[in-house]
Amino acid sequence: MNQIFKDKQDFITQYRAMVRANTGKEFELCGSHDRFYALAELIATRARRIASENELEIENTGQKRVYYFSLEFLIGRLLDNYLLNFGIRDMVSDALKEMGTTLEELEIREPDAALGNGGLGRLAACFLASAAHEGIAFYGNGMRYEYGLFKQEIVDGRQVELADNWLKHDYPWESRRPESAVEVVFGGTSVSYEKDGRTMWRIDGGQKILAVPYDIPVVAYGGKLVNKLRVWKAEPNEDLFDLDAFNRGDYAQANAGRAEAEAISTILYPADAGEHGKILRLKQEYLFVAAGINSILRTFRKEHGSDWKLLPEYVAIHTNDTHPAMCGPELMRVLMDEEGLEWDEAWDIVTKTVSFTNHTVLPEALEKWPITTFKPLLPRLYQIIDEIARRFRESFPSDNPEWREMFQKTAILWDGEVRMANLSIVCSHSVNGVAELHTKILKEQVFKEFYELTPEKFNNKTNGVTHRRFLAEANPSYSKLITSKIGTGWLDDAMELKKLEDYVDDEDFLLAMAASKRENKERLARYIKETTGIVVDPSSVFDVQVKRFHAYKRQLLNIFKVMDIYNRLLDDPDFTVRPTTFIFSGKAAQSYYFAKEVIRLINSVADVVNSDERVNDRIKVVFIPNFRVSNAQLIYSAAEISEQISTAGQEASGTSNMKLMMNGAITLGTLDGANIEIADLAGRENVKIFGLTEPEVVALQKSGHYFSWDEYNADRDRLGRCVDELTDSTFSRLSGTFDSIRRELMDNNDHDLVLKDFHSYVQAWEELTEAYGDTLAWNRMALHNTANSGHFSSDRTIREYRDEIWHA
Ligand code: 4GP
Repeated sequence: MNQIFKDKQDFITQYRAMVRANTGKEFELCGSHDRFYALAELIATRARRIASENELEIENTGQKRVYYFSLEFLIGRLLDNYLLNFGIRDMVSDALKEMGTTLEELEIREPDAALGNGGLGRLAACFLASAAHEGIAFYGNGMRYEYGLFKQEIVDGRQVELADNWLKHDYPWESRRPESAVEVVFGGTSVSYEKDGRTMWRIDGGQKILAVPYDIPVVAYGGKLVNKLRVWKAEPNEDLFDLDAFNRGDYAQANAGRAEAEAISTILYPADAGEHGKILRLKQEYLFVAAGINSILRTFRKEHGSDWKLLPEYVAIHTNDTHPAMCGPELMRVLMDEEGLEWDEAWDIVTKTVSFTNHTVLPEALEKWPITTFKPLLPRLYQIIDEIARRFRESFPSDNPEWREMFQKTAILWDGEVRMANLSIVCSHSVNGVAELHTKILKEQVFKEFYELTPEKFNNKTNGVTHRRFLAEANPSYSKLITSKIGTGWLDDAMELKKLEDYVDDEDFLLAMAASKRENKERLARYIKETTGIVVDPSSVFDVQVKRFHAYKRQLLNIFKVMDIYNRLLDDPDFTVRPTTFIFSGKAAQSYYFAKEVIRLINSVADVVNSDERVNDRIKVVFIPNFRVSNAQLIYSAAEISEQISTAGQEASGTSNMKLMMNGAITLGTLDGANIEIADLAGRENVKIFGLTEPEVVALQKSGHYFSWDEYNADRDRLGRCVDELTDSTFSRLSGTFDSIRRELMDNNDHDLVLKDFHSYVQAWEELTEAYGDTLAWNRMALHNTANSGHFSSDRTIREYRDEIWHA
């Protein structure tokens, strides 16, 4: 451990001094707000010092640097995590108690930085933590959005979106670096000129925006290494201020240029795996790419001069999904237009440096930009992309009988659009999916033609999550129990969790697990009471589905199960269920009507079920508003059933399945995404699998023989009744009926096969909750899950990226 304070007394002295310096007041006279900011500042100062020492060392040793370009880094709160990583969490917690406050009281003052939508953004945050742990010189490159992902409130059952002004009170971890700002040009004209007998290109005119970096330290577990997340803010250049207009008194006009520039980093688009058609989004993508590439090359030049062919030896650029797809073309532009390299030289460097991860198979999420938008905004980049596309076409094996199909599928420019996924693949030396099944689908379906052309590019990197945040930090009681048996080694190396298998027959240990779970459930029950007013019974089963709302994730299937159980409890005197609390949480993209209707349905069912005294001693339904990293930690640790019920083939990987597995929840899932690997590792007897498999889904959809009315008619009593209840008065009290959901199921033939999987799902749930009756057996299953979750630590994932893609 890195000793950043000699002892508790030293910490208290320095902390008091920091409070005084920040506020001019004594600690006792400050509120928790000031106390939190001073504490964060104290820790951040130490972190920054270590970061600059690391920088020097990287420079001196010539270590390869990995730059991870991601439009999203869903980092959440950092204080608790940094205290844990510096090994001073208990000491600080004690000290604060002595000083008359608590860590919990200060922690909640930290803004929960929501610079991401969901899976992809949280994965990037886990990678920051794990790369630091693995000693990689790893730099996140992203955007500093003024507003994070919207805050969700529930009004009459409906999702309402509010702006998340997370920077209202400043952000204690960041430091602004104006000296490293980069000028980024939009628009203008691409013009050629002759230099030393060669045709060169430059951009004349255009709008010049300043990208200003803010650095956030990323502390490795053990505290010895601190990496950096660099996020960019768009600002106007001085000349965007219209002094004439100002002097005329036209302040709006005077500031118009400013406002337009700043708009670029104002908001994170709230669409997960969805459409992003806005020109502002394209500006965001170019801004963080251009600024990031510029700062990478500046560092390289400082250390290695202009020997650009060495770039791939010292630099890896990873593009997280297609949002940073312009990395390749932008690097080409700078190498050719500014550094004077020839096309072939530059192209060789680019393709050895850039790599790409795909995170979704949903066709609507594969970004495409109309050429009519792209070309005027980025004229020189468009020229380069056009040339990349032309050369790629020329390299085509035209003897291939299927070449027309191939030609069309792999085209970068097609049908008036720039296809960012194809561009990413062509510019990269590595393309990976995020779970075994997902990578297989990429190879055989989504990017089949590319796989045939360049099979060597394709590889799998199954996702992971940081177990230090999602187990150690989120679940203190369970962590203590684990450490009491196997020591603290698992914090460093999650594979050590495997040692827990020695305790599967240790009754005391299994009972202690149950007690720890109970404690977490009580903690969550208190949170639920505070945030929703609903009282839940901590001795009921906590059945949890928390993630973004999307049709393919099938929260609808889950709530259909609840509706069915409710109906049967009312009608069938012989029907019994184990008392269960059904917990949902998650946001729907603002413009995604269907997903928002499913949220409203869940809240409407909750409203009816929770107030019906005939059943509410056995079932309760809770929708926890505003799902985010901080409340997720409370939920994962209290969960007993982990609902992972996507239509097989649709969920690229999933990561809540991993977080829940670590915390001892039993997966109730389809054979989709990483569920398959979870089931293999935990053992099929320690998870509950149901539903169609991916090949079955594909075959059924191809056959054209699926008719949702058949499912409805085959079981009018239970399934048909649930469908009918969407449009009768059963659940409409809160804010009306659910006609559009019914239309999706019946008129649109149930694209996500909710009705098809309904019976096997409900049956699997019944069998699983039946098993809950045997406390020892249940906790044994839970223990097998935790013990085998080490593979899903992002430390392992990052090592695979390092060894097989980045070679860092
Ligand atoms: C998500 C995928 O939906 C999820 O399965 C995966 O675990 C996660 O990425 C991380 O790889 N996709 C997105 C997105 O968040 O915006 O495409």
